[in-house]
Amino acid sequence: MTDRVVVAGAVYDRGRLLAARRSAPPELAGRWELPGGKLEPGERPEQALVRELREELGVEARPVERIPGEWPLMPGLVLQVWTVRLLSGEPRPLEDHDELRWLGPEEIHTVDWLDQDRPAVAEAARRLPAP
Ligand code: 523
Repeated sequence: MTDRVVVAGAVYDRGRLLAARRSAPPELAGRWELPGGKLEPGERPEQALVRELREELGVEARPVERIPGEWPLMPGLVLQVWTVRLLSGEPRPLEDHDELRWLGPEEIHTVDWLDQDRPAVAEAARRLPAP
């Protein structure tokens, strides 16, 4: 069986990376993630990411580049990550999150990232564009 894909975005704006604190489920609540979600049937990953960022944060965004790699979540679920440029809107925690934070290069490790997001966050931090 092929794994189901969860897409997440390393959203950049003015040299900072967006971190989102999960409000659910209880075992993940309070931990920080790169925002995103599961692909719906027939969706391509980039489409799913644009949809998820619109639903969860109320922004329009453009996937730029896939961060190489794929990280296992629970059995049957893998995480893929894209760098994302914010096109319009100021992110707000509309769904699934109770706090958002923009992190500069020195602040990336100041939040408690989900374990499974950490390798992608490290790659995202290396690619952080200049302000
Ligand atoms: N992760 C994860 N990291 C990460 C995301 C976006 C998701 O580890 N950056 C995990 C958390 C969940 C699973 O992937 O176990 C699905 O993510 P979720 O709940 O954000 O996906 P949705 O929004 O598509 O979920 P439904 O509410 O079930 O549709």
